[in-house]
Amino acid sequence: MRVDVVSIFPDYLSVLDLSLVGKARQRGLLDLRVHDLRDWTTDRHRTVDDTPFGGGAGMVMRPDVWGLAIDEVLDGAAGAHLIVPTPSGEVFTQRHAESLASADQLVFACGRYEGIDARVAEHYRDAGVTVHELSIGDYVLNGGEVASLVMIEAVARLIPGMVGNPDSLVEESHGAAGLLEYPVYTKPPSWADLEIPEVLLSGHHAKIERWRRDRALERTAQRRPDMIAALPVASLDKHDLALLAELGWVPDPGDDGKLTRA
Ligand code: 6GU
Repeated sequence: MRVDVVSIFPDYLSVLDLSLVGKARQRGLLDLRVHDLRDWTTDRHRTVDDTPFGGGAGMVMRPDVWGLAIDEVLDGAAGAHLIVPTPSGEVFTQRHAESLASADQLVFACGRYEGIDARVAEHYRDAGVTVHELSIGDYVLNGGEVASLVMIEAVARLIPGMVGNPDSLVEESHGAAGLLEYPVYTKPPSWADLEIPEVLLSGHHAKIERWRRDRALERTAQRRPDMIAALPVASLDKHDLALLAELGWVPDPGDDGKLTRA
């Protein structure tokens, strides 16, 4: 996969030399290129922004500079996705990561200030590029760089051959089960007066699996009721439904195939 990141702070992206993403680059699984937006400016001051039409606070990034940059980094032959990180975007989820992991090229356009002139996203959509305006959550950052790092790491670890043991991708939080992950434990068996739950030492695989699913359901109900409300009732067994009933969740009487609070 090819990934291009365009930013006025390319050094911000230097952490991509480290860890899993760095290894993927060394192994040739990821062709990652970071660019300085100012390389596409044409004036003496290397200007990338200007005041907003209609007035108001702050500065807006110029579409002409962005257009030159994106035209040059887009690989015309590839199935390219243009990603514009913005707090006003759709919220980035594991589903986006999974879908982006099979793209030929991702181009991240990192805005600063009040954002990028809205015609940039519109122009590339009109030109047939798949454009995603994405937020990483409900808070405001100073620019798209950190958000791009988050999305690149989430996507890169899904590229085939990236993670040592692909099984570790199966049960993790925000996977297909729609539940948070169960709590995990390792040695020593006794620490700070805290013991390991007995069942995990029993060697009884069916009981361990049931215990883990119960803890995942409890944890999800406690921390992410929105995820419980999104579970298809058809994906739950008798035991799941009994536990969820104790936690105050019952199949919707209108029978929409989902759960609701009792
Ligand atoms: Cl993608 N950009 C900025 N500037 N702030 C954010 C964000 C993105 N996602 C959440 N907050």
